[in-house]
Amino acid sequence: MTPPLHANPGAFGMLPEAPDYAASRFAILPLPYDGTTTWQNGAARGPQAILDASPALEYYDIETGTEPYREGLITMAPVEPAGTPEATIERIRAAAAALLRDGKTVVGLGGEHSVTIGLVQAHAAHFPGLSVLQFDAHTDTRDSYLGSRCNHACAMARVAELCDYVQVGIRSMDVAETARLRPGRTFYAHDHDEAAILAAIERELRDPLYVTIDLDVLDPSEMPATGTPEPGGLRYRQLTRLLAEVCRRRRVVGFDVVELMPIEGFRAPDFLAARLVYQLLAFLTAGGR
Ligand SMILES: [Mn+2]
Repeated sequence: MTPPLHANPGAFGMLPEAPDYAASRFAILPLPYDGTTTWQNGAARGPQAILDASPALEYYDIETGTEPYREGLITMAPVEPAGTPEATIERIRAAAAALLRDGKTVVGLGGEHSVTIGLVQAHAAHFPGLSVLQFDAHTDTRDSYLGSRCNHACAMARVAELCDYVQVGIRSMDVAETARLRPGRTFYAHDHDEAAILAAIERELRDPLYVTIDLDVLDPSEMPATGTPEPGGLRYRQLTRLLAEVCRRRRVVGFDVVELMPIEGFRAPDFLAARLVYQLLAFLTAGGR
């Protein structure tokens, strides 16, 4: 098990008291990896940028009336990349599995989207019947890409081997991926329909549920700091409204926020990512099912 970071700064949020591992419900797991990124890299700096922005968060969440940090929020040491994508994914799986064994809710901070493979492997082993909800501009369902089955473009192909999933916000894919799509489970940004998405989540996914958020699901006007800022994405509020509903209707047992590629000197996207993490913690704190 990686030792927890005890000192602020460096931990998520500028917490009023030192977090206690045993008493923490939520464990932030930084995953600074971008070994298979194709166009622009820099996502390895994403987790630290989120942690650096997080002390600017308020403890109190207006929408839910909660203070999520009171549930216990601890930041773990980063999982450092290994020599190959496969070895890195295995390290991530092992780190997440250890936290799950200790009863933590794991919050993965990416890093490129392939980190989700290790996180979902750990969650699927710990929670039989796990389903996955993916927010992303990209389908990520190539079977292999550039010689690896653990490439970021294959994240959901690996997830699909373990779990049912629904994907939301899609607006970029290869024609070969169209054959892999399952009807009623892929929702495109160009005809975003909240009611249809929620109906599909009810219909296609079971409890427990894991949520993976590739930040490029958001419109680049609000979230420009990704490797592939696809135009025409979701607004922040569209995303959080869906997440609030999902947390009410399903038992969300873990999540990740990935693909932040920080832009030097421009911290708003880093803060958005930190806020999104804390908003999801608030939805989990407010509870539902
Ligand atoms: Mn993506």
